Amino acid sequence: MSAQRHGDGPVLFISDLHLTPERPAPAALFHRFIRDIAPHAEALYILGDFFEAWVGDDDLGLPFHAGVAASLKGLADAGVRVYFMAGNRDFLAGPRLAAHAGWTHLADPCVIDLHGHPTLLSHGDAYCTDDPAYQAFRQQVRTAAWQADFLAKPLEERRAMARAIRERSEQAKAGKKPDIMDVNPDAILAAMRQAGVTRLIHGHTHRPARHFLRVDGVECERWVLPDWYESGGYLACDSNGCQARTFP
Ligand code: LP5
Ligand code: MN
Repeated sequence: MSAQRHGDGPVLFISDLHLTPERPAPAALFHRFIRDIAPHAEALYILGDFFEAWVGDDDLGLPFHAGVAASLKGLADAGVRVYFMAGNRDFLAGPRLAAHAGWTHLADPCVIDLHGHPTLLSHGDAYCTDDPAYQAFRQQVRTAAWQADFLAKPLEERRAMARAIRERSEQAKAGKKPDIMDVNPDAILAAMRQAGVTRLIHGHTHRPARHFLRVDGVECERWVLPDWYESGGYLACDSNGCQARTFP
């Protein structure tokens, strides 16, 4: 069990905002969420793909990125603990971004104590085991050697590479069956069994839902977080359990 333990106020979970200056709606929703909703929480967990594409912490030079980070820092300074887990879009988020955003970086996956319930958190892409092309790509870009080589390139070159890989990814996805881009049920079972939890919260698939499943005869739940393309959405958990909420 990791050090995170919650017992008092509501704990909020968000993911897949895909924030970029090119898409103003999710950014507006995010700033509204930080102003009106998040301050009432004990903690906020961001489970990946917070940014559309993060090519290195020098990307904080973009005023849009700096503004988003400052917004989170304000929340953290006001006493809401902020945690960040990387997704497949922002796995290069580093310590400088963490300092600017005031968040604690969590490993994927990790277990937290949520009002007495051990809860497994993940971005979710690692459970998409029916998509071997993606898993091979993921394995490559998560190595220290690949990341050091990539981060040594000039910012503009990294941005161009990210654009190119986004295009390749969209082309690849157009040829994939929708089912293989969802999580694999056996991967979910194995992860929950290994972690010894009765609840899993993840994002990535943009298929928001509450799924019920049995793990070794025990009733369990899996919450999938929504993206923020059309409206804002988050999971709010307290000692009575979790609730999916959308706004405005
Ligand atoms: O992101 P999403 O949800 O649309 O699709 C994902 C998978 N795609 C990805 C790629 C990201 O979108 C690109 C992120 C760029 C920002 C990171 C910046 C730093 C890295 C820069 C890299 C050069 O994650 C998609 C899944 C889908 O989720 C559902 O799970 O299917 O996977 C793919 O489409 C991947 C293709 O199947 C395989 C791509 C092969 C590319 C091989 C080139 C490797 C060389 C890299 C160096 C240029
Ligand atoms: Mn993702």
